[in-house]
Amino acid sequence: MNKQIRNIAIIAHVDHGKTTLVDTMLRQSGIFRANEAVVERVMDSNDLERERGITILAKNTALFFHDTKINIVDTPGHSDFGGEVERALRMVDGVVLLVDASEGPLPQTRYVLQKALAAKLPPVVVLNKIDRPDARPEEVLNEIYDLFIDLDATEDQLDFPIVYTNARAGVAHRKIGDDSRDLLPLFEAIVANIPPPTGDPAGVLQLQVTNLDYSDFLGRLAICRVFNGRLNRGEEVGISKLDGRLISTKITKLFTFRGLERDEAETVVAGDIVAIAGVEGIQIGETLTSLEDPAPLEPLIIDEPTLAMVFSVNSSPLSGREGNYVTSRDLRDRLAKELLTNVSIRVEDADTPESFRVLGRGELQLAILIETMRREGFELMVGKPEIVVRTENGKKLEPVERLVIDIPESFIGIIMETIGSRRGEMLKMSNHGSGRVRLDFKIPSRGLIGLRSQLLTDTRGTALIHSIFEGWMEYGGDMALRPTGALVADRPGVSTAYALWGLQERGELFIGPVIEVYEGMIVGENSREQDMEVNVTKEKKLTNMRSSSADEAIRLIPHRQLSLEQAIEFIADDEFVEITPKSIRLRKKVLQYNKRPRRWQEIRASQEAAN
Ligand SMILES: Nc1nc2c(ncn2[C@@H]2O[C@H](COP(=O)(O)OP(=O)(O)OP(=O)(O)O)[C@@H](O)[C@H]2O)c(=O)[nH]1
Ligand SMILES: [Mg+2]
Repeated sequence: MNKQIRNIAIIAHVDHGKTTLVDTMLRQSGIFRANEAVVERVMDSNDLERERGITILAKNTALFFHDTKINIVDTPGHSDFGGEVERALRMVDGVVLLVDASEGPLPQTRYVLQKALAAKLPPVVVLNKIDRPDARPEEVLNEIYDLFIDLDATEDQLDFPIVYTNARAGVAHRKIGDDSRDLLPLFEAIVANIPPPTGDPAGVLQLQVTNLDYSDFLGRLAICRVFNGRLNRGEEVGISKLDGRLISTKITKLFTFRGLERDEAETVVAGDIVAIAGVEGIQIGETLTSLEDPAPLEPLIIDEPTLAMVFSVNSSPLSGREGNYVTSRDLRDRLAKELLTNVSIRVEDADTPESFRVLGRGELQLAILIETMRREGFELMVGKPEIVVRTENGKKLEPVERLVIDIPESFIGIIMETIGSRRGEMLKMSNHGSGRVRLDFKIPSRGLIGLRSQLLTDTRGTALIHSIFEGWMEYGGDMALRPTGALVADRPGVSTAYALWGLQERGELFIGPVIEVYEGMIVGENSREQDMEVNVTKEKKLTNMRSSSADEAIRLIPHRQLSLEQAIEFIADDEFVEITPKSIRLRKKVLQYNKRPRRWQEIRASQEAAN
């Protein structure tokens, strides 16, 4: 039973190829039967991950290389899911830092490397996608050295091994162009450079829960790193709870990882990563330890959330028609359940019993939660995302991000203007000679809300935008809000092509014909800065002759169907997004026109008119 073990996390910026690399590693280690059809990016197993092509949750797998078991944690690269990376790093003894050989290090590369260096985890550096025609591995390697130095890496840490890969084809090279045909150089680099786990199999039992998973057959699974001692099936052990209590539990089911499977185990020993089923109420960060001689481990410390959104019960006139879970109790229970597995989210009570303030790392993270909930049958409304501010030594602070934008040179002017209006400050401009430039900014997180869609419009979809939380700075005062008003339905009814046709010159419509609307529902974006009340239910006056043929002749400009994220980015302070399993609607917070407070734009417009 004296198996050799290596525990690694694969970390990188989004889309640099982590999950693809895990695929080919699993294939080549003989995890899959010959000819077994395996989907691409097999670790991206949940629906939203597959649909979006991104990893959202960190996941464990394991494979054997000769006699060595390699436990691998595949982590998400998108910055909003940084909490997943932070806890993955607790499980491992080293990291594979993957960098796209063409894109080079990007903000999330910096973030994950910083975390890995702080945890003193030795890296194996992998330059991936060397098959890309625009790959520039030598330059990128220099950028990686610069990044290490910038992050105050020690001499030791700078002495990292380098492997060049084409993850898709499953080939790794020690030197570019050598005749390797498989991932052997990568496996060897991992085994040679990542230290085996420390920990004493004869010591006091210490397992820490670093993740929770769910299986239809087994129920809740706690994923744990065994730091010390050995644990046997059937054993009675203590759980040191986060609040300091020690409660006893019996271990009925114990598993180790192998590929996509879990193998039942009789005994697990220090160094391994394991799953435990059947322990009620166990939470992330808790320690399983000896009952007689408890030795709890430090809880996980995760970066604080930077963005908040109010989630509330759907109070629209159309509420309850499409969802099964619509009450504040449903909402409260669901959010409480989310807290158990989602370490980087917090939930606070908001100012009414019908609403909750949900705090997270970014718009995408919260949008994924909302999307998951609507698929489960929830209806809810959410308000405009706001930045979390904090006060330190009497000073109001707000989060700042590092923003990297990659664009064709011709767009530099417009980008500088947009970012400037959001208080961004340029740190660096680099030109790779390919006609594209990379601009590095520091920008208050507030300035990022809604930025992505604007930049994509500004640059006709060509901008690559990456951002990452960097720290806190003194609060900079108000920032310009959405410059346009909304087209707001002035009465309930069903939209008609005739009415929409008359309105489409006023701005951009969000709905098409034959859509049920209510008073206060937003049906489009006004091209002016005020809100405008509109009647979208107007029917064409019928003459004696049937005029349906005339109606058919109406040609509507296709309306803009907002996705959940676009809707969240669009709304202003006095608006909500209403979400049901079937619909995404936008509305004013106050539905009735005569009760609705005026928006700042209208106030300003009327002041200007008076002068
Ligand atoms: N040309 C080329 N494409 C690759 C290579 N490795 C991965 N890709 C492609 O890059 C894209 C992203 O790959 P993923 O494996 O999902 O990237 P990831 O790092 O797991 O992404 P996140 O988990 O969302 O951060 C996919 O379309 C892959 O097919 C490679 O070596 N060469
Ligand atoms: Mg992935």
